[in-house]
Amino acid sequence: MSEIPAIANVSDWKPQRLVWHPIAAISDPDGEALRDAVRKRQPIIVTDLAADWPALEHWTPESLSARFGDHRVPVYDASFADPGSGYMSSKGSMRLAEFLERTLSEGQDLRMFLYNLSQKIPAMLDDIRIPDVGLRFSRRFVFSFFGCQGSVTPLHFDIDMTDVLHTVVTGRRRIRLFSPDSSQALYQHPFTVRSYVNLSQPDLDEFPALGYAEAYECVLEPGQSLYMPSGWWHEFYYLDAGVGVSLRAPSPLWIDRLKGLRNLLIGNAVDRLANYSAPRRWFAWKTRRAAKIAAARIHQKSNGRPLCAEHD
Ligand SMILES: O=C(O)CCC(=O)C(=O)O
Repeated sequence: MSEIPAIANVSDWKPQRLVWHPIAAISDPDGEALRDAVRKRQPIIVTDLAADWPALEHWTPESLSARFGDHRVPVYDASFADPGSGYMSSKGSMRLAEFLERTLSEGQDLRMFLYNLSQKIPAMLDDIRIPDVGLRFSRRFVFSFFGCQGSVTPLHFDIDMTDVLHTVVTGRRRIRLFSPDSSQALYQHPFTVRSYVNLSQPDLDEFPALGYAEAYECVLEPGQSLYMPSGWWHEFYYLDAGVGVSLRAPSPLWIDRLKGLRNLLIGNAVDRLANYSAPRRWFAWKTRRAAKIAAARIHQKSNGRPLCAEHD
């Protein structure tokens, strides 16, 4: 692997803070603006695309427990975000009714992540609608996400590089998004789709490139949908306990489909193997490598070539 030059002094030009930009939120019941955003590869919030979803009324913890409470579901806790061998591994399983009681009512830090409704509880699909917005949403992969107040789905992008339409059914979420161009500025760990920078207290001394990330932040209310084009980084913070649903569609960009395959077949395989064999050393290597790559991008920036798209 080629060596990437480090730079000694970045203090003259480094940004002083991470700048958060808003995401446009629009009423778009017929999906016309969303079609346009898909063409332009821009994230957008649609406030009323899901207005006719029965889920908005039906998916209370009581009703879900009564209808589907006996299903056994895998659960995750905060260690999901830890580096190393625990990554993506569930903490066990329990009845959905027990999970809902503990998580949504009592506030215990447990989550359901990437829970495939199509395969596990297809009857729940009767409560949602798949919109016609120029994307081929999969009916076989409709994922649900449940969390207690304060839980976090850590910063990542989706490994298969699909386009995602996420609708919040109950509770509010604060969502932070970054463009795919920001991967180096986010110190992406090689062979993974993860970044470990702390977005709540960004440390621009330790992670100077972070100041160049193209950062967006929004709050999604129940009934609102966020469109995330393929490769966009996202972190979800649960302002309230609740559930959301993600519809996924192949990216219209062939290059992203190929990248998705590469991530799944090569990146993921290498990362799993190395995590299994030497988790700590592997994590330390990825951290060092991410820092070197970020430093090289900063170096480019300081030579007058922008790290990512500039804002008005
Ligand atoms: O809702 C969440 O907790 C995370 C959603 C997500 O990561 C996704 O839809 O790709």
